[in-house]
Amino acid sequence: MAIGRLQVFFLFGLLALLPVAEASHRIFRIFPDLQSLEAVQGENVVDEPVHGKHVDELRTGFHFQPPEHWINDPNGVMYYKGVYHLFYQYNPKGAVWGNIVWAHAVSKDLVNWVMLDPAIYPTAPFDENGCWSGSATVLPDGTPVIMYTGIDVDGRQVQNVAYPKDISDPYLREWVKPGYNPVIAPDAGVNATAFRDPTTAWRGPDGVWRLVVGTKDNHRGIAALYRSRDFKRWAPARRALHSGDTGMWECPDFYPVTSPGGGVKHVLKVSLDLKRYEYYTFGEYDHTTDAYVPDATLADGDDGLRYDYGNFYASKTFLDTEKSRRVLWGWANESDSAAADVRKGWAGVQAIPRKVWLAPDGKQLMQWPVAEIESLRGNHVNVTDKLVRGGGGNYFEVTGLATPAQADVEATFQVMDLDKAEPFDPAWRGADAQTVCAARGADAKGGVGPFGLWVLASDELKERTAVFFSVFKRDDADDVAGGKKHVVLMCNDPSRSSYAEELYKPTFAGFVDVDIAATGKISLRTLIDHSVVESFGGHGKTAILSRVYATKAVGDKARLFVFNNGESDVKVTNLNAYDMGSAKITTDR
Ligand SMILES: *[C@@H]1O[C@H](CO)[C@@H](O)[C@H](O)[C@H]1NC(C)=O
Ligand SMILES: *[C@@H]1O[C@H](CO)[C@@H](O)[C@H](O)[C@H]1NC(C)=O
Ligand SMILES: *[C@H]1O[C@@H](CO)[C@H](O)[C@@H](O)[C@@H]1NC(C)=O
Repeated sequence: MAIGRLQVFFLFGLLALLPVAEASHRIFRIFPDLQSLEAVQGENVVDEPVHGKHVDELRTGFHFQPPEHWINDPNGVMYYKGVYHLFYQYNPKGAVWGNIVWAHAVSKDLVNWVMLDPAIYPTAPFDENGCWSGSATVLPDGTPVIMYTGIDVDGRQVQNVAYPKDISDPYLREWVKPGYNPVIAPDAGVNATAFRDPTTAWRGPDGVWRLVVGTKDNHRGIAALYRSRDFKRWAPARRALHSGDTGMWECPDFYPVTSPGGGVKHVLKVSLDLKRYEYYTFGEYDHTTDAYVPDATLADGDDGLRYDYGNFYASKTFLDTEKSRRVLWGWANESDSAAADVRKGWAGVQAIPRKVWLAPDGKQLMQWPVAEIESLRGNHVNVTDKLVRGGGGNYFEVTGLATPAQADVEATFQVMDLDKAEPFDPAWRGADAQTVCAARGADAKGGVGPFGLWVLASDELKERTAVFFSVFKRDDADDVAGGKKHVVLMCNDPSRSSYAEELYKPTFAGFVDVDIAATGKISLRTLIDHSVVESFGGHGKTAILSRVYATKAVGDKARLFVFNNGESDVKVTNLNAYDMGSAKITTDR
């Protein structure tokens, strides 16, 4: 891996702040054939066009990606001695899933990253067949410990611990696995091939550690609770923390949030292995009985609230003690064929880390990209009080950006005539937003909306990805919507995003729980990053990440528009768009 001048500068800049630990090259010892494989793939990458263009035009500029190969779940995320740690599932040999190790990257700002050697990789009978997802816990004496799922010699999923070799190294480069692993094995009654992804542990007032492992019993997903006094000997609790009739629960996450009414709520998030999306609940957790009771107003199933209604999975939070915030990481896979991934030489990105907190009305979580990402903002253009007339098919271009394929756009839209909202079709009641949006895409002529952004748009507008809102009137407001008279739908419609065939182009959508009648306004922030469109509606109430692979609207050919296909006029009261610089992602070798 060549290291450019800028990268070297950055690396030493980081090292200068911290005691220097010597770089090791273990990866090449574990995978002696790796260097030649990389070379072969590297040659393919240079010349082989994907969807008629080059790989560089699809790689992200500020979303986390290693230089090459497959990635999936974020693991063991934490803040330790001034350094943010991101471990993640990684195939060091190629762009498809396999040979999974814990790759490791460190950062001072959650934006720029230095890639270190893999931290955890198969070495022992308890993880010989794989080192899968897990979490970090910082013990009261400051020692971080990782618990991860090992696939053992018998193919069982077991939970193992690993400790840093040198806790004075803020980079935590080397990890030691005690010989007493596994610390949690699947007992009788536990399905040994569906038992994985331990959470960060928490300690009760009785001094006992608790953590949760994802599992299932037939179709029942389970957050299995385990307890330990010494982090070494773990025993199953009498009852699971929670369960649901939604198939295998992967990557559970359980953490406290401050309740706006005072006190604390606990959030339980699970990743649904069958549906390939996540949902969460929050509610009361009793530290003495270990009973978790979600708030009764929340759906507790695959129709529950989601962090993200798009491409976002296997997420995990950590407490950032430096900035007193909870930060969420999540993985977005490709929407491409495996063959295209191999040609590209890489697959998977991490979503922008998001601050997460409970909404002031206590009804849902809020999310917002960490403020550090704004350090990449460059040239800025703005639009104020610009009307996009109703009647359908009206739009204008936001000009002046140097890099509309790599941009951060914040907009506030004002609906001028809410009375034009169409009734919310009774047939849609109880349906999820995605179904409604798939039926009423960006090109439908509506009453209020569809209006919003066309991003990654080509010259002729033949390629374009729509991120938009549609507003409907509801006549059952008194019963179901807390008195709100309108339904606000946020959608991401990639159906025209690419000329390329064989792409997976699902419409993603979520409802935005705002009372639009109060102000007539709705806000949207969209991070555009070549093949990622990551959007936040209603100041962080609804998030949707989508992967798109334009063939013409790439690089400096991509354009940005505001459109309105509804009957009502819509005013862009304020739109700020920024060119985004690229994160420095460098390799310490
Ligand atoms: C255990 O889980 C695996 C993987 O999902 C499944 O194929 C198998 O049927 C399960 N076994 C039992 C006994 O439920
Ligand atoms: C918007 O741009 C104009 C110049 O075009 C500038 O005068 C104004 O300060 C900008 N507004 C904001 C909020 O940045
Ligand atoms: C991401 O890829 C698409 C297209 O292959 C699949 O349909 C999704 O299930 C997959 N998502 C996850 C979380 O694996």
